[in-house]
Amino acid sequence: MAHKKRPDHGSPRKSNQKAHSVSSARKAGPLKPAPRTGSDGSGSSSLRSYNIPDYRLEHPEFRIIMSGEGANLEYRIEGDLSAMPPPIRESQYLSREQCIAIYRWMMLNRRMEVALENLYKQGKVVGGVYFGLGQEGCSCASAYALGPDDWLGPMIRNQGAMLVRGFSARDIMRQYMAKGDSPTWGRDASSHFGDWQRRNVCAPISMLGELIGVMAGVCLGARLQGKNVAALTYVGDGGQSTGVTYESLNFAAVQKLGLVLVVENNLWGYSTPADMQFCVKDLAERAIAYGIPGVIVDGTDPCQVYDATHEACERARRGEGPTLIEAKMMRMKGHAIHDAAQYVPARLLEFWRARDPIGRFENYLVNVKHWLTVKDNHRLIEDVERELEADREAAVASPMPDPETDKMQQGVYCDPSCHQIKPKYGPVVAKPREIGAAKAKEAEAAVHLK
Ligand SMILES: Cc1ncc(C[n+]2csc(CCOP(=O)(O)OP(=O)(O)O)c2C)c(N)n1
Ligand SMILES: [Mg+2]
Repeated sequence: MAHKKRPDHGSPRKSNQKAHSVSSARKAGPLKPAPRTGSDGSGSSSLRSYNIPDYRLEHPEFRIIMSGEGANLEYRIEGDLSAMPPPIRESQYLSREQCIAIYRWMMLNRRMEVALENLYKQGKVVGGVYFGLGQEGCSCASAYALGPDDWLGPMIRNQGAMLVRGFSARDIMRQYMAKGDSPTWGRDASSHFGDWQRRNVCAPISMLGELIGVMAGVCLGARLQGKNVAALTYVGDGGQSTGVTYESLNFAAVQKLGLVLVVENNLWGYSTPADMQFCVKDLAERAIAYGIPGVIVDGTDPCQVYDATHEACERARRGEGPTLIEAKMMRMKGHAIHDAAQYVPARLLEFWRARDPIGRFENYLVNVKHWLTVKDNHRLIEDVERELEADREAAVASPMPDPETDKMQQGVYCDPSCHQIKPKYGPVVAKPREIGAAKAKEAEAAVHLK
């Protein structure tokens, strides 16, 4: 990448600097900009432009248009989809070993989801199955950037991130089958589980955007204990439109909390194309409104995803506040296993199939960098398959929850006897503000509305 230290993306740039296509001039209405009357008396224009770095090596220009009505309703593509896929962009930070490790996580992620699909078809899964097909590079490389004290808040497409953070495929399969020894002991299904005690993972929240506030809260809690941590979470191109996304990210921005928000722009929210969901060209532009850095990456390129997340995490740990990373990619399957996604134009799938993150990364490691021989690559894949098969067998053999013993150990609601809640990083160092007795009474009166 072209830079080591990022500029202050969120702040206005001088007009002679080259900027991404974001400018208040772009949608200029009849209003004429007023001349600037600042103390420098320069009278320079009040038009401002902002910097949103875009690390992609290609910039596909197409739109998804809805046409027809009723039974004839369909989505069409307008634009050029004929370009060859771009190469992988060299990472500024990742070593050979780290690239191979991420590649292995991606392979495990993909093959585990194939195994889950088969378990579903065998009638062994309780509920649905969600897939991250085509998004493995984003999930795995972003989670790989977290340090031991950082936190992860995955969503349904981030099973790869959960693997990287220390859950096994066995845990995930047991959970999907609601087994008694699954991470939630059969209380919940799909990828709805976390581990705040050992792995610093908050469970996904179905209500889109809600996890962002929780992760901001994690950062605030850590800060009260004297530590700045990075808390990585995700929201989709659909979910980012929710009100709570704005509230939570704005709160994190104002408090300079170490939130790292990856907006997974996979072009679809259920059957709604991104072009019918928002009007901005790039979702990273939204960062400008929060006053925080925003960056665009190719979500199918693990090196770009890692570098952007790594820099955002470093910023977070320095106490400099949140970052918004837009990862552009494509949801290569339906919303979940029940959705055949017939509404997705075939040309679009073809275009993104050629940009498959695993195929391209494999080619990069084997043929471009020569970091993996063909033989080593086969060995790695066989090893992943072996691990998965052992995990699948163990998960299938696991017992279902036993209702009788379950009555003794409900494990649904927390009570003082089940575990001790204590600060993770040390005693709370932030002191409550000193206020006199009279003021305290006043404040109380204001809080308890009378
Ligand atoms: C607040 C809220 N509204 C609606 C839903 C129902 N819902 C679940 S997933 C989904 C689509 C999400 O699309 P997107 O955010 O783009 O994520 P993707 O599934 O593409 O990863 C919707 C509408 C929900 N869970 N929460
Ligand atoms: Mg989406």
